[in-house]
Amino acid sequence: MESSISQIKKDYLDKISRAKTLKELDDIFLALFGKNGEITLLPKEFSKLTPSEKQKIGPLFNAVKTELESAIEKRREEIREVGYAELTGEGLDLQPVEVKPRKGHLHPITQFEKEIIDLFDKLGFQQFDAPHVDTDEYNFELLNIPAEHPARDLWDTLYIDSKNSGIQPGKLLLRTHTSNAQIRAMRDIKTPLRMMSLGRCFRYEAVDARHNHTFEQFEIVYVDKRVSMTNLQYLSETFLKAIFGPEIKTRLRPKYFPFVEPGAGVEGECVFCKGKGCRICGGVGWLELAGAGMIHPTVLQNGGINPSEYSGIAWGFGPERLIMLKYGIADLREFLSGDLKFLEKF
Ligand code: FA5
Repeated sequence: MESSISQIKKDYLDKISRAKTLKELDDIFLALFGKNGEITLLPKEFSKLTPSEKQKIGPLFNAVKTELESAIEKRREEIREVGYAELTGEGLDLQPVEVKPRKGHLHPITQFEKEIIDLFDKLGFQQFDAPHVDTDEYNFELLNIPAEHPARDLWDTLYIDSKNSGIQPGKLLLRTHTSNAQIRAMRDIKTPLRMMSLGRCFRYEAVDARHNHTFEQFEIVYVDKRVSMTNLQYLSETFLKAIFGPEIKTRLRPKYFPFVEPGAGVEGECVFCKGKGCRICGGVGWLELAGAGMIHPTVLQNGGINPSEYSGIAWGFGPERLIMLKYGIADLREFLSGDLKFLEKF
């Protein structure tokens, strides 16, 4: 009996010291102290012992039992400490694990806008910012579109509650075009003026493949002595050829905007039907890319520029329409859809 108790002690102290997980320790505990565990079963043999043997074996059994219990408890603590150290980074295996990062990229509109900025930067046009939430004055009135003028119907405007803003009710709005930068730029930069202003615009639109309620525009304004429609034609062509290549077919059509005279629509041939007319171009064979024209003398005056000394040209381009044409995208609502299948094509 004495030797088997010593053997149990020797074997299990060895197993306990080699245990690496709490699960292994639980198994050892059960093997010793479970219903049929080796320590549990031992006292059943005591009845066969003589009284003097019992006197010797009893204390030995108790001592070994206690020693094994404490050895298990001690090892449990050690394993817990190692586990904690691993969790907190101490003793952590820092071998590099191959995790392939997902590559993101700039949104196609942002990529395209960077291209446009570079191009106009080289032509000497400086960047100019104008607010998205603006007043009726900058978005309309100073651009020769007085209140109640029928031309206001050209822009389906989203007005903003102006309570607490100190602005008259009905005079605060989400800008409908980047033309709200024109007067500010004239007043801030002075002549000669070459500026571009780029950013979001908002309209209460009936959305379709060519119209969204939230879209981008960029405004180009060039004011100097003797600037004419020839400059407008030349710059339009230079810009569109740089973006689409020398093959692009473009045209200028007379178009009315109250802040230019004469006014023009800059159009590119529809890439989907090659000018034949389809659903995307609305059956006309051309996509309108920009509104443009010679800046109206009243607008120059409102911007603090003498119209008898200076003249100017301005454009308002829609980058989404340009990208549609460049990459053959059939519906510009895709740009704001957040659909990765679409965005990952760029
Ligand atoms: C304007 O907004 C004028 N401010 C442009 C201008 C500037 C004229 C300077 C003269 C001088 P228009 O509403 O046509 O014009 O819009 C200009 C361009 O913005 C359009 O040709 C088109 O490319 C784009 N655009 C207009 N509305 C939307 C829309 N709802 N969704 C996407 N693009 C649009």
